[in-house]
Amino acid sequence: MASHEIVLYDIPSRPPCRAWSLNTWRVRLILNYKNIPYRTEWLEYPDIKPKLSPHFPGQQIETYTVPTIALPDGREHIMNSRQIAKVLEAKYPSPPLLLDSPIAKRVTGLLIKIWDAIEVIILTHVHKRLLDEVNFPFWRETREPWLNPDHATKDAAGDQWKTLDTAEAELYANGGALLDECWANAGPAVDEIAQILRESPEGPFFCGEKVSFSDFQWIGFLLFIRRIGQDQWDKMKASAKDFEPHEELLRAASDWIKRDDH
Ligand SMILES: N[C@@H](CCC(=O)N[C@@H](CS)C(=O)NCC(=O)O)C(=O)O
Repeated sequence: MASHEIVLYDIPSRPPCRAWSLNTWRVRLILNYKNIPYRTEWLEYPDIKPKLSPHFPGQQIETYTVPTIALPDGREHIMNSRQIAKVLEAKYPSPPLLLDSPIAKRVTGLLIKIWDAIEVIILTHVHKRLLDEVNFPFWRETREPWLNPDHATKDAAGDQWKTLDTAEAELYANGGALLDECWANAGPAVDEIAQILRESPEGPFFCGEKVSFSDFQWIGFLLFIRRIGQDQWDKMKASAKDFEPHEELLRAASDWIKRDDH
């Protein structure tokens, strides 16, 4: 049946189901900001490929990912948050979203730095705290290689194979020394992002009063860490010298953050 709504494919959390993924938040924030009619279709990780692959016939896609959206005609599907942002901006230009800005590359680079510093925290906490158990085998199978040098396979790594459980135990050994070290390594990049926010005195966003895709990238990340747990949110705050610009950004975006469960 034809619908006037966009479908946003997102990954559910365990009950009560609310959005959590930094990647899907980027698109959800755009939809909320532009007040575009949409509904959410929740897909557990193992269901992403079977559900989405029929909609991308003939395309060589290594990993099917969300966010993906279906446009209101139901025929056209778009994957990847940046690509989705471009299409939404073209079809729903008001209110405007700045797709590229002078600071965009800097913000993306800093986000990658932060991700790299705390990747082991993310990999060991997402399934334990956010995902339904139905995802656990998928998460282990796809994420354990990320913990191993060169994303080695289990067979290639042999005795050296590191599991999620071992990595988690290492993080929390000695009073959580390694976990604190990861956050300490992330801190300078978190502060650099704060500095970019402070460079635009006329507004809470990266580009002053103008809302850009970079804002939604960063807000998505902040919401993701806060959702993993108060303990990690506090550690992130403690890792930074200047957290106020991030809090101010979240306050400025509060209307677009509210809708997170449908
Ligand atoms: N660059 C992509 C990244 C999307 C992405 O990695 N999404 C994850 C969920 S947070 C995913 O769907 N992973 C599927 C998998 O690992 O099989 C975007 O921004 O859309």
